[in-house]
This record gives sequence, C-alpha cells and structure tokens, in this order.
Amino acid sequence: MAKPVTITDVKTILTAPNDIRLVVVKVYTSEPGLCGVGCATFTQRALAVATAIDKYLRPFVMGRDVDRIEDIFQACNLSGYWRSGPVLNNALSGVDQALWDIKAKRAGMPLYQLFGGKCREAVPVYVHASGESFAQVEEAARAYMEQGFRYVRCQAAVPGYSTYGNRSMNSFAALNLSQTRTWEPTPYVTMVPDLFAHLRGALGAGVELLHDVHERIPAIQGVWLAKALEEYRLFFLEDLFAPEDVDYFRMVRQQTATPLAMGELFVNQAEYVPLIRERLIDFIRVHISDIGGLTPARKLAAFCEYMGIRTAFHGPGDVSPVGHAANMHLDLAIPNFGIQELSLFRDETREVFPGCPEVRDGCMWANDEPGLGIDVDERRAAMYPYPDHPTNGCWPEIRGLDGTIFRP
Ligand code: GCO
Ligand code: MG
Repeated sequence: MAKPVTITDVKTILTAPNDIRLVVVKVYTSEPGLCGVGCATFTQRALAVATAIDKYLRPFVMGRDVDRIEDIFQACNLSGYWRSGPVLNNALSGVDQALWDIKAKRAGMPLYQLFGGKCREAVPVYVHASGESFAQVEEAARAYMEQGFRYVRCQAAVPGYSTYGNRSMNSFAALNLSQTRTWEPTPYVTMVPDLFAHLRGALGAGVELLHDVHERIPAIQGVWLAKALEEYRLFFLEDLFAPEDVDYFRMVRQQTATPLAMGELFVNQAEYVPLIRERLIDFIRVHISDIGGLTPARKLAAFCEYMGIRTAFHGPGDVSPVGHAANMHLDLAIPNFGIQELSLFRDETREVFPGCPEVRDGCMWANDEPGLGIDVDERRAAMYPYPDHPTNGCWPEIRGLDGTIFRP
C-alpha cells in the first residue's frame, strides 16, 4: 500500500477585507505543494475560533492520514467530550473543508465531482436589495433584475428604527460601533405586507422575492405575518421564529402555505432534525461552517432530499469566499438544491481569494480547477488586519423603546 499523505501543519488565517472579520484555515500535507483551505468564519467570535484551531485541533490532527475525512471529523468532534456550538463547529469546518479540498486535488477533479457530479450547470443565487423607502427597494431590485438575477431578497427600513437588512445595518464596519439600536416589532410587522404589495405591483409575478425576519418579532406576530404575506407568493420567508421558538412552526404550518426557511443559527443536528422530519419548513438555511463543515452538510442535504425539503445554505458577507466555494460545490451536486444566498464579492475580497467563484447570469459558476478551486493569498490577507475594536466584532445591542433587549 502506498504511504499515506499526512497532515504536516494547520494554519489559521485572520483577515478582514471590507472590514468583515473572516477566519480561514490552511491544511498543509506531506506532499510538497499540496494543501487545502477551509472556512471557519464566526465573525462575532473569530478569535475564539482561532484559539480552538491553534490550541486544540492543530495538535490533534497533526500526522493524520488526509484521506480519512470522516474519521478525522468524528475524532475531532468527540475529542472535546462536550461538542457542537458555533466556536467548535467552525474550527472543525476549517479542517474538514480543507481536507475535502485536498482529496479532490489528489483526485485531480473539482470537488463537485466527488459529490456525484453536476446536477445543474451553475448555482442560482439570491442577492440583497434594501432601502429606506419602498421606492428605493424597488429600484435596487430592478437593478439586480437587469443584471440577470432572478431571486432578490427585499428588506425596507422602518423609519426611526434600526431595521435588519437595510443599508446601514448591512455595513459590518458600522456594526463595530458599540451603540444601542432602537427597535419595535409592530411598525415592522405592519410595514412588510405593504412592502410586498408594492413590489409585486411594481415588479410583476416573474421575479422570486424573499424576506428575512431575522427572528426579531414575538412569535405570534410571526404567525400573523406569514399569513398576511401569502398572497404575494414569496419564494421564502426566513427566520420567522427564533431557534428557541421552533414549536411555533407547527402552528403556522396549519394556517398558511407561505414557504418557510429556517436554520442559519442551528449548530446541532438535534435542532434541525425535528423540523425536517415533520416537514415543518421548506428550506434548510444552515451555515455550513456552523454545523462543522461539508461532512455533516452532505448528510443533512441527503436527509432533506428524502423529506422533500430544499437547501438554501447561508451565504452572507461573513462567510469567506472559501465558504462560498464550499457551498457552491455542494449546491452543484445535490438534487434538492433550492437556492444559494450570495453577498457579492468586492474587489478587495477577490484579491485576497484568488479563484473566487465567478458570478454571472444570476448564478455562481465553478471553475474547473481541482478541489474547491480557490486559495487564500496570505500576503494580501495580511494587508487587511482585523479592525481594532475593544469588543472584537460583538454585535451591538438592539433595544425596544422601554429598554428591553431584542434578538439581533
Ligand atoms: C442572512 C443573515 C445574515 C446574518 C449574519 C450574522 O440571512 O444573510 O441573516 O445577514 O445576520 O450572517 O453574522
Ligand atoms: Mg438570515
């Protein structure tokens, strides 16, 4: 038997192009020049992930056979005894995705080939349109449609409140300011159906529209909102409830056919299995690095396939381009792909990550390089150090008019 190729080093790379704190892992091997990359980004706790990798996973995986991805995943996961959670899962994902990258490079194939080959030519994505007024949201959506995007997430600001998904909230640089933001759910809940009445009227029936509630409202207002939106035929309504309130899915399901997407905050299979088993959601939204990487994500996708649920893997700006490439390779190869979220890559980010997926005709396209087809340029990465801030990327507080804290 040939001598195994082994892990000779694991390096954590911290970089913040466009002020977004990203965590990327590079796994080096005993074969000269052969290494792989993985995404381990948990932007609000990035330094904790780096410690988990450098102090725990690196020494644990050194010298192991790179071919044994499943075994390494299981061993790492159990090595802390207490397992799951976003810090440990992201650390695990960095190593796991890098090992898949390495395996596909060794096979001389793009990773989607190892997953069974293409089910589609490219990966349709949804992009984010937002604005202070309905007219601004419409204008942003139209601009995307003109560029060939067929799926648009639409978020409008509620005047006087810090609304999730509008332009200022989307700026991660702004998120670094430790200032309290004000929020009240009722003005938002009453605004959203009016927004979609406007957008359907203006944009017609052809475009797929999406919306993210971001778990910010009392659950029963969520039930009302899902019903009120039914007539506007959303592609999906996301995070209507918080992970703590998932039992409400049983209630809302009896009352409306608005398609529901859930799961970006899930970090443990015990959280998402019941929703899939009972067919309480239509799209699984997990953030692949937050559940531990491609090894668990493949199993999750297959389970969803058997239950008639489609995928919509999380793809905001705080997934590194390496993570977007990982999403894309899995999206290409699964029959029950639904949609892929994409935060468009800016020039600064593309420079740090050569091989960043190409975006055209409303889709992400894989290059045919072996592996994930992407790398991290360490010299360029070093040009974008993490912004220096005392809370290191913590999210600012959101509070009601009486001072009550709200979910972000
Ligand atoms: C989305 C998400 C993100 C998250 C962010 C948290 O659906 O795109 O809700 O915008 O808020 O990834 O860091
Ligand atoms: Mg979301």
